[in-house]
Amino acid sequence: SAADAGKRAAALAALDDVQSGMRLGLGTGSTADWFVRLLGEACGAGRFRDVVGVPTSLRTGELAERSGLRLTTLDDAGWLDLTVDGADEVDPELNLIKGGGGALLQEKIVACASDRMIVIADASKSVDVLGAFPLPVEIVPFGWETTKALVEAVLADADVSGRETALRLARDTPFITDGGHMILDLRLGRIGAPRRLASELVAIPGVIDTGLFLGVADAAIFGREDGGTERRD
Ligand code: DER
Repeated sequence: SAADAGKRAAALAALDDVQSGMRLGLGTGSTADWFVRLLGEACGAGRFRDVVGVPTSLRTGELAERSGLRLTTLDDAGWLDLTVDGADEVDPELNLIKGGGGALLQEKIVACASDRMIVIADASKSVDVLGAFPLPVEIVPFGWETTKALVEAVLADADVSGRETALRLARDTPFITDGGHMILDLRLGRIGAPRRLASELVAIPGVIDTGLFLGVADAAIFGREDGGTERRD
């Protein structure tokens, strides 16, 4: 598909930021999957030596192993040189909405334990204002309906154009993250004040984190269906 060609093009371009000996954070999602597969091929072909990866999800860890990559844990790596990950939306300041794939907490932990974080995405992910994509909020299962009510109370006063919240389901039961948590998806339409919204949401005890990645990404590579890419630093 056109989006798939763009995702592959962005992932391929991100290999130019990899150097031998790097400790890499490996993102989650279909674009990050392209990066893992292409990185595995590049390592197998001898383009890079002594690269080790820290996966941001069980899904990525399994694909990375199948791709022949050497893996370690974040604690054993200590600190990472570079994380390459996808995003659901990227705004002009490189603020992101992530979490469509349900790995936002581990993705944010890994991205924030890296010297640099580069987003790879097909061109459709570039937006002027965040919010058209539902904002994932990771919550603990204990008292989740009370947490949901507190989230809705925050939204009542927030600078957003929509306030619908929904528990993410997998088939007919709540989606459970690798970390054992649940996700609320907030259909906000547009987010007028992302920093204020993020800080008010994470102040709720049952909220663990949100899919707002503010000031985290250092660069974004957008891939087009014709195989071309555009880089934004
Ligand atoms: O869940 C995530 O954060 C993913 O990175 C997601 O935001 C992007 O997934 P995609 O590359 O499959 O569009």
